[in-house]
Amino acid sequence: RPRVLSGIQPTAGSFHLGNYLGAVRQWVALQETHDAFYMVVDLHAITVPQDPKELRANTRLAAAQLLAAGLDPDRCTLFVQSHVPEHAQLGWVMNCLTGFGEASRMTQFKDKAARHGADRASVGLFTYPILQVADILLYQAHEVPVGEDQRQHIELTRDLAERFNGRFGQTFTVPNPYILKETAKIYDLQDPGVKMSKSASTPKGLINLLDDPRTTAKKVRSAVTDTDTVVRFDPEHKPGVSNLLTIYSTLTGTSVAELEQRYEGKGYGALKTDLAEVMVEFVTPFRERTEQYLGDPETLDAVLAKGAEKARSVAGETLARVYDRIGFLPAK
Ligand code: AQP
Repeated sequence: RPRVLSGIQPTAGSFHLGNYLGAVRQWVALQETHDAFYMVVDLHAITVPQDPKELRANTRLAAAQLLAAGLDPDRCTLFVQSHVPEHAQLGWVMNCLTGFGEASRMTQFKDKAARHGADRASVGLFTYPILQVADILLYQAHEVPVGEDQRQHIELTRDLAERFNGRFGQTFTVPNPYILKETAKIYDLQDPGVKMSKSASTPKGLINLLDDPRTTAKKVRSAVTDTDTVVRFDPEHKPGVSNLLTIYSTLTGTSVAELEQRYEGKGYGALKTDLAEVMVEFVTPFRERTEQYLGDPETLDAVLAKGAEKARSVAGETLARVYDRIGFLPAK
């Protein structure tokens, strides 16, 4: 089976709809066809300041949400990044292989640094894409299911894998991004020109999966559309409506064309009311399942321990090969 690897940050507490539709939903599907490794990336989380207690709680919460979304520990390997020290170890090696200028071109860093204030941004935030390179290469992943915002980081991963292979001999699988066109970028409900994001969106434009379902319904009903009334998928001229159609279509498995037909002549109100209901039906059981998993931290921790063990066996093998290739003296 081909292998997939991906991760999600435990920073925000609740996952948002962009995380789910852009990434996690694909993770669930891919565990059926791939040898799948998924992790909660706590090392990435500390690139910006974190409260220790919250970080610990949010790490469990992220794992609980992944299980609630449908990850099955018998079908995939689910673990916490810091439980596998090889990530930091290979991260260092990859740092030494990356040009400063190359790292400086990562647009996500530029965006985030601008948000935090360029001088206050940590060096960790700067090198975080390189840690991500290590995350992926450790598992020899063939594909990396992510949202569009991660495409540049996967490109960097490919470049560094090829560079290492070229310099030291074939060591790493060169991975491909796995980005579904339809859901690659879910947009802010209040500002459909920008991606839905925990740090950039206004509270009304961000759908948190663990919000009270009534709040979620309200956010959908007050989503920004346009002054026209025709329900048509046209991201360029009708970004708000198109975003709603994407969300609706993905959550229900109904094609966009069918939805256009269903809402012909009915206006945006009907579309929003129905989508609000679809959303409530989705988030209500998701919240319940998340609470169930959280209510049994011992089982949750056992799942993560088993995942870490499996992950370490794969990651350790890759790291040992890398250390050998670059000429580190083996420890006796
Ligand atoms: N709006 C989105 N549309 C599609 N995919 C998205 N992803 C994030 N936002 C969207 C994908 O979710 C996965 C996990 O990303 P992350 O760990 O970076 O999660 P996050 O930090 O919560 O994402 P944000 O909200 O985008 O964070 P900030 O605001 O800090 O930048 C990834 O595969 C990502 O592509």
